Formats: sequence, structure tokens, C-alpha cells
Amino acid sequence: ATWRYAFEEAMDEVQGKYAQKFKEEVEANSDHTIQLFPFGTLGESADIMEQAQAGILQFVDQSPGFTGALIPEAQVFFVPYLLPQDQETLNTFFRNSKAINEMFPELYAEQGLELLKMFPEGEVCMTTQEPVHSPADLEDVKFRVMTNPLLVESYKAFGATPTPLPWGEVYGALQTGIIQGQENPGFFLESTKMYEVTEVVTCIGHNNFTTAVMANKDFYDGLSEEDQKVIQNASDAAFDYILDYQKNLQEESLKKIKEAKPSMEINTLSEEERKPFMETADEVEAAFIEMTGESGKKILEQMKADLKSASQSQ
Ligand code: 6CS
Repeated sequence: ATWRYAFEEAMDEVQGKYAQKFKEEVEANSDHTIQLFPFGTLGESADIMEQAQAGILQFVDQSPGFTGALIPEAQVFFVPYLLPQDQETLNTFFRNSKAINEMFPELYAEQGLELLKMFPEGEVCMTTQEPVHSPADLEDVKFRVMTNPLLVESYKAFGATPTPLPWGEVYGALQTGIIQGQENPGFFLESTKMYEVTEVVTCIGHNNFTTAVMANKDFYDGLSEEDQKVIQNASDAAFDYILDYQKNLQEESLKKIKEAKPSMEINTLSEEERKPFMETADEVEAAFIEMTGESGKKILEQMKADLKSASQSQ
């Protein structure tokens, strides 16, 4: 059969690279074919999720940044400074986490989705018109965030005026001044030319971009055990591939931005400068628990335990 797989990025961006590897593995190990739909071909992230839930698409990559309305617990990825900056620790966490590999699949299943994989896409940095060294510098800055209530809370706590928007509107909104800032991982800042419409990149180590790949659950449950195995193996292979692909990607991307636009200011805040941003974590965590109750609390606690074992294993 031909299976349809949509994602939120271009073919040569991280989600596209993952999808291409997945396709290659499935096609090499079965008689099935996968048709890939990059960003823009089937609509925004919310549209491709609807299509996957309706069974028009068999596979979809949607980042938790857009899944908050459907699965409130997925917002846990927006508690600032929860995920570690060390790449090896982060990779070990995603590989072994019980929260990621056992608890989240149950929550996605309730929405008719078979969660296949969650993986990181790189450290998230802000791009703005003016330098940011403290929360005071974000005052009166209309800052675009993904459509996610907890991310709104997080940027409020950072001092900004958060403006949730779908991705397709961000470049234009920066260009026309409707917003003055946004955040994304390094590779994406470079590939989508965010430097053309902003002047400063600021990295404060507050987050790593997480994404999730899933299948329509009815479709997946209806497959033979053999086909399910092909999909699981292809997911594992694509996961290994994408972690490897991202070694040095953040650094190289920031370098490319500087080459493309030498006047671009690229700042990494010091430990001292980060402090007031880090101090918002408790308040955002409390907002998360408020939104998600007992279920969210359990996932957050499990994630913390998983993060602890990941860092101890390094
Ligand atoms: O900011 C966004 O909306 C987008 N950022 C990334 C890295 N991937 C897809 C998402 O739509």
C-alpha cells in the first residue's frame, strides 16, 4: 500500500530528514511505499493533525508545541530549564525515559494516535530586534510562541507579551512588525532565514525543541504484526539517524547565520544573566500542574526521575 506521512518542516530540515530515513527503511523492508508531505503541502500543523486523526494521513509529525489543546500533558516540554543542555544526556533521556516511551503513548492513544517516537531538534534560541540580557529587555516585546497555553505562561514569566501564531504567519508578522521576536532551534532559524527579519539571536539554555511522530491508531492496529515490526524498526533507525545528524548542527547553523548576515548579533547569556529566567521555572511548573492536574503531575515527576537517571548514566 501507499502510506501518507506529513510533517511540519521542509524536506531538508530535521523533521524531513527523519521522515526520509523512515521512508527509506520501510520501503527497504516491506512492499509498502511512503509518500511524504512537507510543510505547506497540506496546511498548517493543526491541519495535518486533523487529517491524521481522520485517517486521511497514516503518519504525522506534530510537535508538542501544537498538541497542547489535544493532550494538555504534552505541554510539559515547555517548563523552562527542565531538559538538559548536554546533548548526550538529552539523547539518553529520550531513548530510555519511561514518561516518553510508556506514559505519553497512553495519552496519545486516547486521541486515536499511536505514538511512535519523540525526539529533540536542538536548543531553542530567541530572535529579536533588540538585545536581550534580562527579562526587562523583553518588556513590550510581542513575542511569537507556538499555540500552546503553557508557552504563553512561560514567556509572560520571561517578561514578554506572548502572541501564539501558527508557523506560516511568523515571517510576515516579523516583517510587518506585528511581532518583534520568536524562538526556534538553531537549524530552523537559519533555514527559514529568521535573520532577515530580526537582528539578534539570544540563547539562554531554557529549552530543546521536542517533536513527536505518530500513526493513526486504527490504521496501526489493523496492520499485521510483521508490518507493525517494520514500522517500529524504521522508527528506531530514524531515531538513531536523526540524533547522529544533529551532532554540531546547532553550532554550524549559528555560524551560517553569521556568515549570511555579519551584522547579526549572536549572544549566549552567562550563568548570572540566566538566573532570572531560570527562576521562572517553579511558577511555570505550577501553571502546568494547574492545567493538567494529577495526570500532569505524574508525568512531570516521572520525567524528572528519568532525567536524573539519564544524567547519572553519563
Ligand atoms: O516554530 C514552529 O512553529 C516550527 N518550529 C520548528 C522547529 N518546527 C516546526 C514548527 O512548526
